Amino acid sequence: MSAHMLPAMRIFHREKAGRPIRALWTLEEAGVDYELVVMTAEEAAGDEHRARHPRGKVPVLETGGETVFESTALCLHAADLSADARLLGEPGSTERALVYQWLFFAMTEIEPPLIEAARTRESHPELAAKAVKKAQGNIDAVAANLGDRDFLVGDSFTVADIVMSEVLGIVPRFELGELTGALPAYVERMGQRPARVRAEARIG
Ligand SMILES: N[C@@H](CCC(=O)N[C@@H](CS)C(=O)NCC(=O)O)C(=O)O
Repeated sequence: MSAHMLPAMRIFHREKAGRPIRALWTLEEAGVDYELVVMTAEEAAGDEHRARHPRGKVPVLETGGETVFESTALCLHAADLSADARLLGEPGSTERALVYQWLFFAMTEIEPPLIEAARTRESHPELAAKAVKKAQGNIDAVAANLGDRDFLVGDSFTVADIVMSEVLGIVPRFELGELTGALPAYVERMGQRPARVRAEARIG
């Protein structure tokens, strides 16, 4: 679909929320225009937003008369809109399978234990330590896969690099575990991509 035929894209973000930037960054990489709506915590908890997301969370994308939630779903959709499939690989390709692999690995094997550790470290330090240990083994697996390459899949940037570098960014932000091997430089490099910088400037 050419850019001028796309339905309007509106992203709902809540002040201080960490995940919406993933969707903005992908839209910026894909060269797709979007409107950004920044809500207060009260607005995000209100009925109007609950009609967009059953748990009142962000990010939410409103497009074509529908609302779509889950940050990685938004990233995948935005990647689909990029003109030449460069953010995702061709449908059915091994490259795309590996992109899916790292997206799911980030979202199911790394992010949940990091969030659990952040939530429990004051009240249940032993639970937090277990969660950090689990996340760390998975982070080390990403470091081993990356080695000294620039990107997670093949030799080009994909949406897997967006989601993985954002999830790994939780480690220094909350001082949980350690980014091993080349991961600190990788996360830093991804954060300096012009599309990421533009997304951050918009989100404030
Ligand atoms: N798995 C969801 C998680 C969404 C999520 O938890 N978002 C946070 C902000 S980063 C939120 O809205 N939290 C509000 C709440 O938990 O009530 C995604 O990746 O989109």
